[in-house]
Amino acid sequence: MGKKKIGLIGGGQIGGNLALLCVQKQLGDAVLFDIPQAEGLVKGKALDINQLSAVDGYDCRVTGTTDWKQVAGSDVVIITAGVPRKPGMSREDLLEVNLKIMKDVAANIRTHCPDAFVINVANPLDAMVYALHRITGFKKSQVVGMAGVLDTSRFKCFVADALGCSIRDVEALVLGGHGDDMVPLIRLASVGGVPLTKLLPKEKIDAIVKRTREGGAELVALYKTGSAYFAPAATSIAMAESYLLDRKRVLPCAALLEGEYGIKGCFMGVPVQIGAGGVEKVYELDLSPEERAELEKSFQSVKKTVDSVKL
Ligand code: A3D
Repeated sequence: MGKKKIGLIGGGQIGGNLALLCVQKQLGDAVLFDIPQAEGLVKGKALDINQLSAVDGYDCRVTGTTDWKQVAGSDVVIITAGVPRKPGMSREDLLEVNLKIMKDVAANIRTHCPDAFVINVANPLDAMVYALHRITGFKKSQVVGMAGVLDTSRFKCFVADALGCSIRDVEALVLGGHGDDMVPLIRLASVGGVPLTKLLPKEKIDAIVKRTREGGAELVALYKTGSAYFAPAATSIAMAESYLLDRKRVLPCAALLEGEYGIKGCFMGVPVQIGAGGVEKVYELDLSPEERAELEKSFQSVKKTVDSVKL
């Protein structure tokens, strides 16, 4: 069996880190694709990464290209093609420009990578993955959005820092759209099996929830020229790895809902099982009336953006 092929569409900040992680985790050969104006950038990143392979003896390679034919036949495709936020912008402000890019990218994926498992990262996340699914016409198990793993990872990081404990023992789950009204489930958060509500006062937990919701904006304000990229790359790779290695991890991802959680026809963040079959299962939780109301609010925000997607 040959090595797996991972198509990375967009060779910017996240794309470059994705390529590095593909090699360091020896997941497969990566093809870093971008538009002709960025040919030097992707060829340079590929060469640079390939030259570090000797240090630890990595056998996977990166190719930088502007030719879709080189992406053809990828087992996994991760889309980061698109413009990131600048200070003062909302993710929704990116809709028009990134939808135009998504139309081009999705049509090419349909032609060149019909069997790939496709992970979208471009913002506004839930609307972009909806457009991707509609344009490709792929099965719902084949198309997913990365956001919940990142939002949950941010939440876990803030909890571990507040308690001074190992992040390995923090359990948490953030549901809903990738926006300011995402839903961190406090009731289910725990550390080493102990409920978070027993470990931190309400004000501290509320501050962690707020910081998680504004986690993307915090980085945009610090970087000034773009948005987060190390953590978004790592969390996307966790999803790709679960697919490629059939790990069947249960991760919060934007999946097409067809009645689960009372939602139909929208992609939104819920716990899903990712294995060799792609999105194999959506896990449903019994939510409290308050949690259900918060999820409904998040859904209404996602729906508003999706309704303005003209294909
Ligand atoms: P950036 O470093 O600007 O890279 C984007 C790349 O896409 C650039 O190199 C562009 O040249 C390229 N590109 C533009 N049009 C095309 C096209 N048609 N085909 C191929 N490539 C193209 O951005 P980034 O890597 O920092 O962020 C990429 C996207 O991810 C943005 O939309 C961000 O908003 C989004 N993002 C999402 C999250 C989530 O948690 C969902 C987090 C961080 C960033």
